Amino acid sequence: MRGAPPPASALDPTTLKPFVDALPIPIVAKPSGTRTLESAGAKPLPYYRVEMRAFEAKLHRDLGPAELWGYGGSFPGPTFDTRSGEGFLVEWANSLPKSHLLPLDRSLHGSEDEFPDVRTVVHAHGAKAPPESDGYPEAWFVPGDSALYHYPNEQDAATLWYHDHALGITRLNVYAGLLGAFLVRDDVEASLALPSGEFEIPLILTDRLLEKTGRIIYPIATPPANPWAPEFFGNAILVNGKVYPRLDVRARKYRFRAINASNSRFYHLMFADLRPFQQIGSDQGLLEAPVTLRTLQLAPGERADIVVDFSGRGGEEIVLKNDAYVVMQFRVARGVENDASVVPARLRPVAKTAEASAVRTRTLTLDEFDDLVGQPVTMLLNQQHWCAPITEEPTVDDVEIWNLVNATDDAHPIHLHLVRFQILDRRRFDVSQFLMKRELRHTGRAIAPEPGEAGWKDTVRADPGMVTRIIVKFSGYPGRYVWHCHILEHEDNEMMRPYNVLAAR
Ligand SMILES: [Cu+2]
Repeated sequence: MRGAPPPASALDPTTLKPFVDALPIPIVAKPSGTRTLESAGAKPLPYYRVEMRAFEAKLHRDLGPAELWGYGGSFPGPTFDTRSGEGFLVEWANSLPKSHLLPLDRSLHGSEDEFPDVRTVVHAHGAKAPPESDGYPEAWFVPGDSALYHYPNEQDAATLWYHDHALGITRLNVYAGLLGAFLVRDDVEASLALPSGEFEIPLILTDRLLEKTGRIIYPIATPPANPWAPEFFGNAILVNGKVYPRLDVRARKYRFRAINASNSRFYHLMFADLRPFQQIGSDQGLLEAPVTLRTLQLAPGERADIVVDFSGRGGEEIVLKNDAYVVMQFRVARGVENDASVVPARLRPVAKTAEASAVRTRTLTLDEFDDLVGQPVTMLLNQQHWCAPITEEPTVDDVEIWNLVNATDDAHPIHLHLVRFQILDRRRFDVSQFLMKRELRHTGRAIAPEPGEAGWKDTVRADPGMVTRIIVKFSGYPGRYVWHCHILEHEDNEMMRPYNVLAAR
């Protein structure tokens, strides 16, 4: 590993007293009036203004304050709680300092010496937004500037999230705290009587490397002039910005919107007693039917909508873990609740996109290039750098199948902006034959997606040694978007490509 070991100043998180902090619940963003935007039509739309600011916050009761960056001066930022079909405008304002909180690597694309230290651009992950409001990585703006974005919200109810996407420094901006939840609701969801109001809570998962002082640090690989590390893992897992938080719950059902907002970490979440829970939604909305799980896997960028039933558990303290690591605790109040919420057996139809409807199949490789001692130096998509000419140009409303051929040793969560898609299957192939001859020979049978990922997705785990096939309808808006690995260290070092959606002929 090219990354340096944690420094001597790193905190031993097992020395922290767990469950002393209440789980923070981000405030809900409120519009400050209405405005019109020419490209969004004549109708005045709700207008929000969100300022990115530096601030200090304690990540645990017994730690000193950490310097952070956040939307609205909080980490996570305010939650957008929105309705499908009701568009709105957000002015994203950069009021950050002029020098970066974390060490830059000036050798990365878009991060070279001629570019300012602090650059931001906001992407609403999973939003079907016009290209000029999608947060193109080169559409960044500097402290003192802002950008007015239009979210038409012409999409189904789903758990989205928003975060920074500036070219070459996304990993650092998100790590500093620039992220938040973005919920879209609709009538189908409202008709279901799922747990709501105070019984519906986002769980935004991030990991951070904490010093004993309570500050966050981002490890610097060697040589220091070129500090990019191929992945990042912190010594503490935070939920909604706190280490080891506690949520006091009542003995009834709760709906949790789990969002993996971590740079590189994949989660395997489970209750300590392995009690089951239900997954009702994936990245892009409700599943056809609830899925009963004991472990929830979430790759960076992925979301899961889950329901946990605490009824009959009054007085219990229930720990949520990630593998062996304690994440948080639910403390269930005594007493019997009158819980009118339900998880129906059918949630919403998810029509399968027929393979026969695809007009094109693209085979796209995930590649890793190592140095002489086997350390990864660059990851690419289809052997192309960010700045190479655009090669993926679907036409609006076309259906395409993308075969993601992962010839690397790691799983990469691949995210396409603008669109939702379905996973067709994953299939093992002969990696060495592929690397030598660029010939694809399958060595296993096609494996269907897991039940929790069988609905609408916008981020898919491309497992190592597998061809992962997705089927995508490019509905939305013509223009330039990106597709990329959502391991932010990879995305910042060439594992991202622009793509064009062409207007209908
Ligand atoms: Cu990757």
